[in-house]
Amino acid sequence: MSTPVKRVAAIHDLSGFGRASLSAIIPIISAMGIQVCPVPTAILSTHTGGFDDYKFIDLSEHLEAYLEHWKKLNISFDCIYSGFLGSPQQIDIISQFHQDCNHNQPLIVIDPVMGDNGQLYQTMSMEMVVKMRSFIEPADIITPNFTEAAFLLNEEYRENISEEEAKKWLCRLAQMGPKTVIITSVPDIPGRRNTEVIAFDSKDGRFWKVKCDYIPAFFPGTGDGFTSVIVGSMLQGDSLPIALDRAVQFISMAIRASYGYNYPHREGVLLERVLDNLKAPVMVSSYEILE
Ligand code: PXL
Repeated sequence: MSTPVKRVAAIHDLSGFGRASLSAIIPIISAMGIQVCPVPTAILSTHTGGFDDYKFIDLSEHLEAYLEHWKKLNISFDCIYSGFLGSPQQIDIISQFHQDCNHNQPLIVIDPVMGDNGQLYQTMSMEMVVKMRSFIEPADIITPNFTEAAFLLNEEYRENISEEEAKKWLCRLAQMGPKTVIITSVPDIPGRRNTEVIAFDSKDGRFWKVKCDYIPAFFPGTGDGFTSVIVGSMLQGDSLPIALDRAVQFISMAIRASYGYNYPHREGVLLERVLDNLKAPVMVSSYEILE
């Protein structure tokens, strides 16, 4: 039975303060007209980027029963979107959930949230990295940032990468199973501080790139916002390059809307000021195809 609006199971932590994970994902995907059903993997008083002494409640022991109840209710999902996990053990439970939902053929989106700027987040371990490498196998789309891509591929983190090498990274990640690979925060031309988003669709063999403006500020949670727009856009029927454009434009706008104010960046981008823009179609497109 089809649902009046599309429905996403969103498997992430709930961080109470700082506009990351579910606190960002729910408003963004809802604003795009899609129902979000949260599956909290952990509860934190704040995200871990820039806060100390946060309260961390790992919900691993409750995850199976939570999803088991949904299975009994026979809830169908158009998309299963996972991100920050509370422990490596959660991977087996979510893999089982993917299989249980298989008959509805949901879009499986995995954001392998593990680290940034060359380092793992405080609650992450190499065990998570190793398990993540097989977890991504059934995904339709994965969205690692440059750091997470390096960890998945067991590559040294670096400040620069040539276009040829970046394309190889995309192909190697696709060989691990995911049909579409999107890498964010890829360093652009050496010596410049710009970044770009690059993507590979293994179904048609095409590579895409969208350049991102450089703004000298780091706001936690922007990766969650980026992938949320990709999810909303793909479920609305956009092509991959248009989804990339919409996600880059939304995050750039959110950073610009925030940067002019003087407040602690660890509080995240001012989503509340820009959410309405998600209703507008893409007016100017800037994606490029990589030959
Ligand atoms: O935005 C990724 C993320 C998600 N959840 C938690 C985090 C982070 C990044 O720091 O700390 C708890």
